[in-house]
Formats: sequence, structure tokens, C-alpha cells
Amino acid sequence: MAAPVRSLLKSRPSLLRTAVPAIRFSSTSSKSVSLKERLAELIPAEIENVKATRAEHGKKAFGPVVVDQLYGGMRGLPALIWDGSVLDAEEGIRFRGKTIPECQALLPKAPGGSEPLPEALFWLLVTGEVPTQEQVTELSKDWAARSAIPEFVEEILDRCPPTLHPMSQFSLAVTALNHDSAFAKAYQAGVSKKEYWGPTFEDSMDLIAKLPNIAGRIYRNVFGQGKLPAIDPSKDYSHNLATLLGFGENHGFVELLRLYLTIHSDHEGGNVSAHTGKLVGSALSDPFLAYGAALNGLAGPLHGLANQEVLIWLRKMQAKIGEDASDEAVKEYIWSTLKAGQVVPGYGHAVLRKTDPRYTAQREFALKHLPEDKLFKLVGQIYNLVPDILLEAGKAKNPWPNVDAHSGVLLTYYGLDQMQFYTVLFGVSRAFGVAAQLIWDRALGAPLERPKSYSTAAIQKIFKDKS
Ligand code: CMX
Repeated sequence: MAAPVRSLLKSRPSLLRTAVPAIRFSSTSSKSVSLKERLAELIPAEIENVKATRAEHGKKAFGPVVVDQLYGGMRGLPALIWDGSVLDAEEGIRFRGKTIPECQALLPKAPGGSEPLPEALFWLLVTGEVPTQEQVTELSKDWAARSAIPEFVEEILDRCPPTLHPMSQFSLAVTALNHDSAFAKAYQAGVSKKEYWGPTFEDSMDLIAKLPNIAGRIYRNVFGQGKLPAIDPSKDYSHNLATLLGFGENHGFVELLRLYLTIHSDHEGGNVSAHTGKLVGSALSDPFLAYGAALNGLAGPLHGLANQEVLIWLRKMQAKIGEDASDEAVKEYIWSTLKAGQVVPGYGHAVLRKTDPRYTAQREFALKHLPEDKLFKLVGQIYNLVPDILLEAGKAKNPWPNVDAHSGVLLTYYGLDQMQFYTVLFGVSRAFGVAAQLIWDRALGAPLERPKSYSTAAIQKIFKDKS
């Protein structure tokens, strides 16, 4: 991040938490309205808020770009607006100003459950408000009612060879859902710009609702787990997804899924999947196309595929040095990974400079539910060793674990040990953040994204001419 921006944020940390004024978070008396109705109430005030912010600050400098940022993956470049979540390098993610522990405490839960419902997190992302239990139940029912996927999408999935990676199948299927896009149809019918958010909202709701059937079908096709059961409209989203994967009777797994889908949903606007969704959406591609593109970014090993890579790495380690290896043997294995020119999966981050609170939330879940699990203990052992090794190696700016260092171990514990599937679950969750962002981008009339690229020759000439 450019120094002036960093010092501005240091002196005013509240800017990191949320740029949303109090009015957006104040609850109204209309607590019983649906998500769409509440959103419709919020949009006009937010349009005025953005207008006022641009009128007051629009021409002010917001941190200079240095040449390294052009070559260096735009790290720290202030370039996007997204109110749904903000990532602080030291503290980690806040969803609409709330940390993960705060979300765990505040968001409604399922009867008998202790983890937040992802439905509630979606409501929070979209409105900035904590929903009531009743609103969350209505959202679960709405998604269940929208959950069926077209027959031709089922056929596409059934024809995929099981050797095609689950993420490629996932991306194919959601892209094909664009066949029934309300936004694409409305656009062709000449809908006014002011109305874009409505069909985007409907597509986003359909998209999220249909993901369990897509993910479940892929899982059962690829890993031979039999016929897909039906969605139960009386159950919450995570419970239904767990059922489609064959784990609906396992209370621990269902709770894990509720936590998993909540914490993976959004990680501010600049990460590869969130930003890809926004970028593609900015061309007015509908939510299915934009989210399909986001999934293709999530499928990269430096991003969401890292959760698969962690498990592969751990299993290889166990095969090589045994299950109860000494610290010395584990250290040697970590060094051998680095010396082979590979990254230690699950460690490091482009923004974070501390242990990812999403890692911590999963560790706490493991301490509660599987404290004696061997793989969990290995993850803990690695946590004690990797940071010092990465620091000694001297390259990684952040030696601490990220979300992907932990998730696969929990899924494996409950029997979901097909690691090629792990990123699909990350993808289901990331739909919540991508969709919330798309809805607001259309409501606020976000423009086509089009940053400027330069040639190296041009950079050289600019500085030669200046000297
Ligand atoms: N192991 C080994 N080397 C690492 C490393 C790791 N875990 N993390 C960073 N480095 C290296 C980089 O590869 C880079 O090396 P080069 O200079 O040779 O290119 C150097 O350290 C500096 O990188 P950085 O500025 O610290 O990190 P970046 O912002 O470039 O990259 C990330 C961030 C996540 C891609 C990187 O830390 C990484 O590759 N981690 C392992 C993969 C992973 O866990 N990804 C998941 C991230 C979370 C998510 O999006 O899901």
C-alpha cells in the first residue's frame, strides 16, 4: 500500500472497518420485510452517499502509484470500492465492520447449532444489518424453492469425464445457468440502468440457491456416491448442501459447513475471485457469467486451490516421513519443498501480515470437535515450524498461515477426503461475496472497469524525459 494511504488509514483506523455511514447500519422498524424489499429501501440513500463522497473527495489524491506496483501485481493499489468487507493486514477480515468472532456471536444460528448461518452472513453483506431469525428462515426457504437446476445443466455435468477437475465442471455448469438469466433477458428487453439491480438480485439469489445441486451432482458423479437426494425446504442451506454430499446426518459436518460457508464468503474486493467477479460484471455480463469467471480464478493454486494443495502436501509428507514425525523431520520436509522451488501451500498472503482469523476460527472449531485428530495435530506442528522457516528463507512477506492451511483437515476428519473437491466448497461460499458485490455494483451504477497499461519502453521514456 502506498505510504500516504497507509498513514491516512493508521491515523483513522475506522476507515478500514467500514466506509458505510451509520444510516446504513441502523435498523428500521420494517424488520419483517424480505431481503429484496429491505435492499430497495437502502439503495437510494447509498446512491446519495456515493454521490456526496465523490463530490467532496473525488478530485483528491489518494496515494501515488509507484512503478513497482505496475509490475508487482498492483499490490496495495487503492483502486476499488466494496463496502461488504474490508481486510486489515494485521487484524484480518471484517464483514460490514464485524470480525469473525463478532459474526459468530451475533448472527442467527440453526436450532441446536452454534455456528452462524451463511444465510445471515449474506443478509449482512447485502444490507449491513444483522437479520432476525425469521428473516434467515425465510431466506433458507427462498433458496430451497429456487434450488432446482435445468435438465440440460444436469446433462452437461453427467457427461463430464470424472477426470475433469471438479472446479472446471463447476465453472461449466454455472456459466450455462446464464441460459435463464433474468438480467440478460431484461437487458435485451431494454431495461433502464436504474432497474439493473433488480434482475441482478434475482439472478444472484438463483445462483446461490442452485449451487448445492451443482456441487452435489459433481461430487456424486466424480466420486461415485450414488443418486442425489432432494433439497428439504425446512432445512437451512448448509444442512441441504451437506445432505446432497451425503453428510446430512452428521451434525458435526453440518456445523462445520455453516462455519466454512460463512468465513470463506468474502475477503474484500481485490482478491482474484472477488475482483474477477466485479471486473466481468462491469461489462454487464450477468451474475452467472461473472461468477463463472470468478470461479476460474479461484481454481488457481495460489488462490482457492491451495486448500487442495495443502492436503496433497500433508499426505505426501506423511508418506515420506510417517504419521508421528519429529519436528526435525518435518522441518527438513518443509525445507525440501522450498529448495525444490515450490511454495508451502496455506502460508503467506498478499495482504495479511498475521495469522488469518479464518485459520484461527477453524482451529478453534477443531479444538472443540477433533482435538486428538492426527492430521489436526500435524497442522498444529507445522504452524509451530513454518513461520520461522519462511522468515529464514527470507522471501515471503507474510510467514503466517492463511485460511487454506486448515480447511481440508476438518473436511477430511468428517470423511470428505476427496481433496480435489475442496475448492468447490470454497467456491460455493465465495458466491455470497461475489453476488452481494454485483448487486451493489448494479445498484450504484458502477462503470466498466478499464485500467491503463503501459509498455516498459513507455516507463523508460517517461523517466528519461523527466531526468
Ligand atoms: N512458500 C514459499 N514461498 C512463498 C510463500 C510460501 N507460502 N509465500 C510467498 N512466498 C514467496 C513468493 O513466491 C515470492 O517469491 P518470488 O519473489 O520468488 O516470486 C516471495 O515470497 C514474495 O511473495 P509475497 O509478496 O510474500 O507474496 P505474494 O503477495 O506475491 O503472494 C501468495 C501471496 C498467497 C500467493 C503466496 O504467499 C503463496 O504463494 N502462498 C502459498 C499458496 C497459498 O497458500 N495460497 C492461498 C492464499 C489464500 C487464498 O487466496 O485462498
